[in-house]
Amino acid sequence: MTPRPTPIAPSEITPPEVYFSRRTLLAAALASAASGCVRAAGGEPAGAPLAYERNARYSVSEKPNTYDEITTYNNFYEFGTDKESPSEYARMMRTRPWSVTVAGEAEVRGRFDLEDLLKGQPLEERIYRFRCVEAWSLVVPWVGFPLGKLLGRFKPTSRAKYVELTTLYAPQQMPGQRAAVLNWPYVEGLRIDEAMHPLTLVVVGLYGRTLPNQDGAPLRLIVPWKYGFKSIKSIVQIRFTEREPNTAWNVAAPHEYGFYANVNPAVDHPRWSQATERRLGSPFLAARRPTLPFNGYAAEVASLYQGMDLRRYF
Ligand SMILES: Nc1nc2c(c(=O)[nH]1)N[C@H]1C(S)=C(S)[C@@H](COP(=O)(O)O)O[C@H]1N2
Ligand SMILES: [Mo]
Repeated sequence: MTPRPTPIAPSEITPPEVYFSRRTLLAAALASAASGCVRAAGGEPAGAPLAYERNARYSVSEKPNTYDEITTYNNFYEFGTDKESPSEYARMMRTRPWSVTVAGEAEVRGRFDLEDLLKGQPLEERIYRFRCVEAWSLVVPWVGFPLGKLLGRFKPTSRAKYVELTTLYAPQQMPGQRAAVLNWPYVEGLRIDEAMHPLTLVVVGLYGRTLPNQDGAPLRLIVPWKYGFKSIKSIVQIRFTEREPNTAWNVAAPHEYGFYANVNPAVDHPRWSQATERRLGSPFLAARRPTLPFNGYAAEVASLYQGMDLRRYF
C-alpha cells in the first residue's frame, strides 16, 4: 500500500523547468542508477519531486490507487502488449533531452525543448478517475497543467479544428515498435474544443514526482472522460489540423475504437460489455462497479456533444 508521499519541504522544491533541465535530470538519473533503484522499491514513488498545488475543484474524493498499481500494470504497446512489460522495459527509453515539434494550423510552430515548454508553468495535482476501454479502472493523482494553456501559446489559427498528438518513434529504445501491432508511431487526437477543455491535462508527474517512463514520461495527455487509449504517452509532436486526425487505434480497428471514445456504459465494445469495470487493487471477488457516463465527468463535458448521436460517434 502506498500512502500519499511524505510532504516535500519547500526548501526541496525547485521550479519545474529546473527539474526538467538536462543537468538536473542527468544528476537524478545517475543518483538513482547509483543506488540501483530506477524502479520504485517497496512501493516508494520514484522520480524527482515536483512543486505543485492540489486542485480540489477538479479532484475526485475516491481513494487513489497505489503507486505500485499505477506503475506496474500499464498499457504502453511500444514496450510490449502485456501489462507487465512496460514497467520492465520502459527504462530503455531516453527521456532527456526531449523536445516537442509543433506543426500545422498555428502561428507559432517549430521545435521546443521540454524545459522551455514547462518554464513558468504552475503545476497542479488532480485526482482523476481513469477508465481503460478494456474495462479496468484506476484513480490517479496526476501532476500537470491544462493542455489548453500549452496550446494557446502556439496561437492556433481559425482553421485549427483538431489537434493531433504523436508519440516518440524509436524502435531501438522501444522494442514493441519492431512488431507491427499498430501502425507506429502511436497517434491520438482531439477536437479543438475537447483539447481546450479545462479537464484535459498535460501530465508530467504522478504522486508528486516526475512520471516513470512506463506511464508516459516525460509528458503525456490525460483526458479523464475518454477511454484510456486517447491519453497518449511520451509526446513528441503536436499538430493542429483542419481534418479529423487518423488515430492509431481508430485506424487499426475502426469498429472497435472510435475517434471520440467517450466512456459510455450504454455502448458496448463489440467484444465485451462496457456497463461495468474492475477497479485495480480491489479484492478479487469484489463486485465490478458500474461505469459512469463520461467516466463521471458528464456535468463538465456532456455539453460538448450536444446534438451528436453518441452511438454513431462512439
Ligand atoms: N504511446 C502510447 N500511448 C498510450 C498507449 C500506448 O500503447 N502507447 N496505451 C493507451 C492505453 S490503451 C491506456 S489504457 C493508457 C494506459 O496508461 P497507464 O499505463 O499510465 O495506466 O495509455 C494510453 N496511451
Ligand atoms: Mo486502454
